[in-house]
Amino acid sequence: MGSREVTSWQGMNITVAGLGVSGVSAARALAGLGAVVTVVDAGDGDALRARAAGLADAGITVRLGDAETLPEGTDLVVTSPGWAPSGPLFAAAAAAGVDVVGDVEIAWRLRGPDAPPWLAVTGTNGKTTTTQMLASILRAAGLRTAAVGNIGTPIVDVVLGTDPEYRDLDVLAVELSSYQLHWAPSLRAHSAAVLNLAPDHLDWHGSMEAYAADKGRIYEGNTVACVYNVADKATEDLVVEADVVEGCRAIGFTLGAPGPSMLGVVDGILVDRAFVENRQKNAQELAEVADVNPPAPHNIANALAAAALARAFGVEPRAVRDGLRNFRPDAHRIAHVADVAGVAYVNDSKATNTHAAEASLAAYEPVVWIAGGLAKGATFDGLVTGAAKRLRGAVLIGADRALIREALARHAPEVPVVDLDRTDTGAMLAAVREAARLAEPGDTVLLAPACASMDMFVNYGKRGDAFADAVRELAAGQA
Ligand code: UMA
Repeated sequence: MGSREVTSWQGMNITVAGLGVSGVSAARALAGLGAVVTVVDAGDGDALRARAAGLADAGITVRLGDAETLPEGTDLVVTSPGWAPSGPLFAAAAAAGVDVVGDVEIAWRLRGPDAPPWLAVTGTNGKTTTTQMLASILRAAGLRTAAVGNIGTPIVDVVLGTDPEYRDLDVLAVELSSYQLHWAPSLRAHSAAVLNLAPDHLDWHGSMEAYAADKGRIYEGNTVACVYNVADKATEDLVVEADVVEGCRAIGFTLGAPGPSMLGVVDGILVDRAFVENRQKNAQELAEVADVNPPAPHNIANALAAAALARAFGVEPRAVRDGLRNFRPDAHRIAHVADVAGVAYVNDSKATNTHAAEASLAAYEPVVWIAGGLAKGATFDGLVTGAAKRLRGAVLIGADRALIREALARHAPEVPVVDLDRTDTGAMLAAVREAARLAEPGDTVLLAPACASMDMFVNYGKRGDAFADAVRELAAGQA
């Protein structure tokens, strides 16, 4: 099923797992193609009921409060990415001999014959920023593109061009999570990058090996370039293991001087020794480190990966520079919110795992750390050991805060800790006030939760907004 075949969906009984962003998009698309669609979701609240009512017009049935039993007569299950493969619905599907795929797989199957190629990005951290940088570079090259996927825009909508913004695109910048990759077996990108690999979502995948294997799927069938991180050998190993199209190249990115077939940094300049004539001897200047916004090491790595994918697609060096200059970072990724009484308040709500939190904690000293939320199977010993010397104090919030408290007690017993046992809407303001009490002039109060947000907030964006609001309220109180 390589191109759009409307008739093959006609009358097919499809169960869509999840009434979230991707489930609604997949359900609408498949019903529009003639499938008989039932959406199932474990939840059953007012918001879900309202969403379900919105699908009734399209002839879609919604079953709330039961995500375990497979609806009678199901021919195919299309799952939302967040559903762990070990769940009972999938066991029931396996027992009934019914295939399970994700919405990204459906998007891949539904794309038309002249569909734009996909430049795909994954990694434990930096994938949203890199995807946005890539889209910015592609736009600077005069190409029509959209940043889609895990970033928040369901790819099915983009592929079907439900919004005019997504029609007649030249190329897609696609952010893919390990979840989405797990459920997308036939996806074949033009080129793809794995930025880094550190333990995350292990409760979902079952093990680090399974997590890495799902990330590695992004390289399968690449035609032009597999982009890896020279400093993270695990990413290069995934390239070696991938089955790619003959002639597809492995391209490294490094913060040091690049070897042949790499992009890297020389004397403050981002240079390309991969997509140039005679790469043994020549290098092409792409941009200056100062063009990267912000020019922190992890972000320069993101810029190099984005540049590598753009260059693999034939983009000129000048567009790489212009695209990086035009790029504005995410408001929740190491964003300075305000200075209050000589203390800087920084929002890194996007740090939803220990690896990301480690990178931002390393940038500040002394720091009052606000952390906690859903740990997703992570442990915090390494993170706390590395940060212990920089910590002025810690304020812990959320469901799994005890795990961080215990790690602090083990590795940084001298650091004062405030354990906030509340999840109401005022909890973040309370956390910020406690952090302000611990901080001294010259310190940084850093929200870098190292955990997912969904125990207390709709998403990390809302958590970051709550932090920024609380800081502004604190500032107003001091004025
Ligand atoms: N649900 C169940 N049972 C489950 C799990 C979920 O019934 O076991 C239901 C929930 O009640 C909810 C629905 O399924 O109603 C949610 O499905 P979902 O969690 O897959 O979320 P979506 O709203 O469809 O959003 C997904 C991505 N979410 C996840 O992967 C968790 C979004 O990525 C993505 O933007 C969106 O598709 C569009 O592609 C978010 C994310 O947190 C940003 N991603 C993780 C990350 O970046 O670390 C992977």
